[in-house]
Amino acid sequence: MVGHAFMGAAHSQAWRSAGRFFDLPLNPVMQVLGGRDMARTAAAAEKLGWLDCETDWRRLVERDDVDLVDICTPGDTHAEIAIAALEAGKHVLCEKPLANSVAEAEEMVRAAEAAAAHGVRAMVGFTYRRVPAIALARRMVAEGRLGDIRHVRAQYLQDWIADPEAPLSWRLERDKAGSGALGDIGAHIIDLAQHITGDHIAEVSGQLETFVKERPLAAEHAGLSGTASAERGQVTVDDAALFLARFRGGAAGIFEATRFATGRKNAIRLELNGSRGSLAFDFEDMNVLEYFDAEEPDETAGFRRILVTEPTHPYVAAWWPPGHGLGYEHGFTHQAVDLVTAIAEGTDPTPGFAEGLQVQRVLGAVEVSSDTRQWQQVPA
Ligand code: 4PW
Repeated sequence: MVGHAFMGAAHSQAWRSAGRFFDLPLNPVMQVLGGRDMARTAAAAEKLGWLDCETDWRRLVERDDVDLVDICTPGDTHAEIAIAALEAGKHVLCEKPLANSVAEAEEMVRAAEAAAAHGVRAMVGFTYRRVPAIALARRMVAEGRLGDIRHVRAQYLQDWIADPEAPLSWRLERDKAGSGALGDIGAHIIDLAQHITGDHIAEVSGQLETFVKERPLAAEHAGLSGTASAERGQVTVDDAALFLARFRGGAAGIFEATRFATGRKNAIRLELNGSRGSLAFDFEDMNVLEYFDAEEPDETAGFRRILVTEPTHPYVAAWWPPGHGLGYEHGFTHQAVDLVTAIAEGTDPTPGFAEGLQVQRVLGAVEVSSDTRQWQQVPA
């Protein structure tokens, strides 16, 4: 694994727990952790459970004792590391968004296609797909329980930079993150909306806003928080991204991604309205999926809360008895399980790099649309 901050810790937890709760066809060994600074990387390896460390990712991807490279670095290094790993014949799991631009994502897809010819697999980490309630929502839509989808309402609301003095994280720097709320969290709701509906966004009308243009530089980073230094720097990404969308299948979508929604910490909210019913989800109550069956008699019809903790629900049987609930980290474990299973079975894991590229094209279209104040088509 390359990177050992917030995502590195989440992925490490997944690699540690996957084989302990699921019967895996292969046994992942947490062989080597990559980071820039030896002392910090060694301390992280010790804490997170990795056997060895490297300070040069190029050495890491070439090691004979590495079969899979898990990329948990900021977006500006995804393409370089992923392409080198694929060319070295290693399977790749890459954090989202796949890249910092459509052009980089296209190169990554080309490398993944070339590697696939040799049985090498590539996956992008849209982890929230593997929250049981989300996986159940997709299953219900595929079963036709919602009928024709008319509305897709998707929000990703956080507030960790609402304070104008919150330090300038790498997530606020365009050269490192590619974009702001748009790519960091908007990418998730784009992926989720398309994954659940099984449809693709055809065109968008976007609005990007940067409310706070200058912030203290970070003295030290710690996940989404950090300490401020005396120096200040420019915010070069969007603080909030909003857009309207037309889906190819005819549904109308409205998307909002912001880190300025005071009081909302990790509210991924999705609501789908179809001709036969509706579904609603909020990650802040992640074990629940709300369902409205429009075919029930009016007298007793109403949204009901499905507690998604039954063994018949996706992924749940491996964990706790009904009602005992899962958390943020379980999506990462499910991702590791699905990737290892695909590798063992010789199938392509989902989402693959081509799906990561398609999300990247939506992100790119929203940026162009916001700049030009015109609707923008998303290339198929
Ligand atoms: O889910 C989000 C991520 O994709 C997390 O809340 C933070 O923002 C970390 O990276 C992104």
